[in-house]
Amino acid sequence: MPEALASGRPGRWAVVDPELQRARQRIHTATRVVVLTGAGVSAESGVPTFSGPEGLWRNFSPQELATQAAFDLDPKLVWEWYEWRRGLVAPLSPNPAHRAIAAWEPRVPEFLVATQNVDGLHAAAGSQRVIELHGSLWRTRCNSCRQVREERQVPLPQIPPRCPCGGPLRPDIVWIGEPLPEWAIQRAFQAARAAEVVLVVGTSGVVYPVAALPQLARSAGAFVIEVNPEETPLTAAAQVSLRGKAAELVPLLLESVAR
Ligand code: BV8
Ligand code: ZN
Repeated sequence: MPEALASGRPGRWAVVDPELQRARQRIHTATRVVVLTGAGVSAESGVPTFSGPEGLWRNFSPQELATQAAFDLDPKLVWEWYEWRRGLVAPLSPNPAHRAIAAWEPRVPEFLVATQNVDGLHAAAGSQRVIELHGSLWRTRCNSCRQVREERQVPLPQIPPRCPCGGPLRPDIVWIGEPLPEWAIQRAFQAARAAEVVLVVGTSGVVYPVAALPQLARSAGAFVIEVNPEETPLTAAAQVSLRGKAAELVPLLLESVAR
């Protein structure tokens, strides 16, 4: 089990912490990298996480809002929840963790951000090679003609929005019980199997199949680094697990490669 590290002031980290140094050495030389992120990487941008005391799942039931059945039953209710989130996230900006990950990318030949987040903040920070494994708040999908469109207007003129073909538009988001896009999960798992370093930031590691990615990478020989204020089910797959917040620790971790 990696030695979990108490969070502390950045200055203390940089000087004495051997685990951080070990992770930084691996990062410095890596040419094949996957960064797996969850809601925690966006927490310091102001995006609510799912778990945690004031998390989304505390106040809203995923079964009532993030499933096709819920949408079929009451598309307006589901859209009201997504419109609330779109309105919340629209004015928010990437934080230093998103920006450090984006600054690292050009220096690494094989680089992929595999995110579970639907907030679009990795792309907003400048990340180019991003797979949104669970979709995006900023796209709609038509249940009739299957057309996927970018939709940034907040608030929408009407909810539920209608497709020009007349069909009902849904958020282009992977709901619970729905399969992830095959190309996306294949690409993410292929990158994980080939990676030298996998950096896992801000995910509770409870939702599959994405939660299987760190262990798969570890078994294939990757050096896995976790950044999270808490221990998670993914901690056991990490050679180094740093206890702290993404906006503080990720820039520190990437200091030598994200100028
Ligand atoms: C699938 C989009 C198969 C929605 C999301 C029974 C019935 C049905 C399915 C299942 C079942 N049992 C298991 C399953 C599979 C299911 C699953 O895993 N369920 C779980 C809940 C048990 N998975 C699925 O349904 C997936 N599909 O399996 O399909 C299939 C195949 C063929 C045909 C049909 C079906 C689809 C899952 C996708 C669900 N969609 N998101 C939306 O956003 O509206 S899930 C959503 O929650 C996220 O995307 C993410 O994946 C997941 C967990 O969220 P996290 O990102 O980890 O965030 P969380 O709040 O939990 O944690 C935050 C972390 O950050 C914490 O650890 C915290 O400590 C840390 N943190 C906090 N602050 C900071 C920080 N870290 C750093 N810095 C900080 N400042
Ligand atoms: Zn349509």
